Amino acid sequence: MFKIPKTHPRYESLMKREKLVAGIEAGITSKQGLIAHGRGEAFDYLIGERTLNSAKRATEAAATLLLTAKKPVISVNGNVAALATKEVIELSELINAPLEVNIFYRTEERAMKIKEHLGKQGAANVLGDKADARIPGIEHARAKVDKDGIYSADVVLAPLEDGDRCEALVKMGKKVITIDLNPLSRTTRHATVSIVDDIGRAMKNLISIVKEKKKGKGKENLLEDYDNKENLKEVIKEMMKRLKEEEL
Ligand code: PTJ
Repeated sequence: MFKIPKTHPRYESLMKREKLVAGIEAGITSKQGLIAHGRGEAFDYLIGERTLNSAKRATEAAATLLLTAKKPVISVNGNVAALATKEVIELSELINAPLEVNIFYRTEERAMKIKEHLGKQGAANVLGDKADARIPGIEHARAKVDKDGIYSADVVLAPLEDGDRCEALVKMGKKVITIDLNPLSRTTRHATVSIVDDIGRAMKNLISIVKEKKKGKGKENLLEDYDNKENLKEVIKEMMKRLKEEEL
């Protein structure tokens, strides 16, 4: 990894890039993952690289959904595996959900490498190498899922998801939670709950809210009041407010 001094004003952002480059070198992240991250970075600038109130509300709703799910599954792609390994493993233990390696630019070799990477970091239950079922209506490789995992899950946490598959999962009757910095993407529009935030910040917040809720604290009925489309409108309002504040 390239050495970035901690005093650099953009240390955190540059370290995320280093993690992705290391992910490519380790064979777990796709090269296209860099482009996807660049788009995410641009949106992160627009929200001031911080968690918006609308994202906090979505995270509360996501935590309730995960804790009340009968069969939750966490989908992991090459970017998530590079940027939020520890966090996805911790959340999977907290909510007793398997991780499922599910990648768009699928090669069996990369799927295996992600599975091994998660295993080495301590993940006990990782699916995705079997991929013995398909999501109806999807022609690309992200349709390939595990019958005992995403295929039969009632709630899927799918960060940095593809819009068409998100839509297809919802059509199958599943509740989909996504984490995606782009409030205009097809994924954020179609998901049940869209957390518009950076994957690292969102996962940390989700873990801490899940922990609080497991202790019996936190707003229990938030899901009933939660409207994803209204929340996305709030994201855009918050973005615009910030841009106005930044006017030179
Ligand atoms: O590992 P694979 O083969 O499954 O490929 C993964 C990527 C992400 C390359 C693939 O799924 C892809 O091309 O995704 P998209 O369609 O570019 O969508 C990625 C979305 O994630 C975009 O809307 C980005 O704004 C958003 N995004 C990128 N980086 C982050 C992010 N959202 C949150 N945190 C990030 N760090």
